Amino acid sequence: MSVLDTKFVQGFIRMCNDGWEQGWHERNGGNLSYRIKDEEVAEVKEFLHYDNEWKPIATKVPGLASEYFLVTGSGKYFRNVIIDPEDSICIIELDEKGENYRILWGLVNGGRPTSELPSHLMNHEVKKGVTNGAHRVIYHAHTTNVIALTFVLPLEDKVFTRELWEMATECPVVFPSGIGVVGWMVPGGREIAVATSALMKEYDVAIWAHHGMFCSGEDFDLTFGLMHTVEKSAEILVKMLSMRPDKRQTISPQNFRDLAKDFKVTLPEKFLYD
Ligand code: 2HA
Ligand code: ZN
Repeated sequence: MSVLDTKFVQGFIRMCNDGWEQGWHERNGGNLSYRIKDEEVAEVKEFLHYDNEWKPIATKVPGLASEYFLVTGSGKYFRNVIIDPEDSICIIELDEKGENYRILWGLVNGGRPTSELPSHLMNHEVKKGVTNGAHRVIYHAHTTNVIALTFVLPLEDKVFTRELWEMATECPVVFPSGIGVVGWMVPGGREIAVATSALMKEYDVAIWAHHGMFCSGEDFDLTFGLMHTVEKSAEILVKMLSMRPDKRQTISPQNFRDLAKDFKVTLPEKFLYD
């Protein structure tokens, strides 16, 4: 038995590799974090080292005090996670104030958790609260088609949500609360983390203009599936705009209302404008 034999670590590694194979993780692009369950911490406890120093998170997440996370390393390549997980990823623990972290396992050749740790943890804190602890995965990827759209669509939640809902009938069922958009900001710090986590109160998806996307979900399948669905819808929109920017026909607001009724989802009326 080792840390690498556990189901949650294997699921994490597989998700990193799936993202790499989609082409969303050039070089060291993107990052992934998982809020580890108590019973999973117990499974790996004998392999954890509690002698590393505490380091500041650069933000405060009191709602996550003393929690454990599995996260990708700063500067590490998603491409390499499956080959050498112990070099690429780490388990961290937060202190009892939610202000500092320490590395308990992994990053055996040195390094630190993802440069987007403030955004990951602030998103986790919001999502833990609004989902009663159900959401555990935060995923950031450089999804090509979504990024392309941030150069041509207005950077508004209502535009991105509606356009991406219209591109595939499953979309409003997969992300019924919609999509939030953050205008261009410097990545890697507290400011973009505050802006992104504010959107996560309402949405499971946030787009960073000219950069990529953040998705939140309960487990690896749902969160990867969400990223994949939004990006595929963006790919269809890019193709459609390339063929003829004016739609000849589409899914109407009333179609969405009918869909919502049958599939038992609530679609906010603010996205069903004419
Ligand atoms: O390089 O994706 O946003 C990692 C990133 C930063
Ligand atoms: Zn990025």
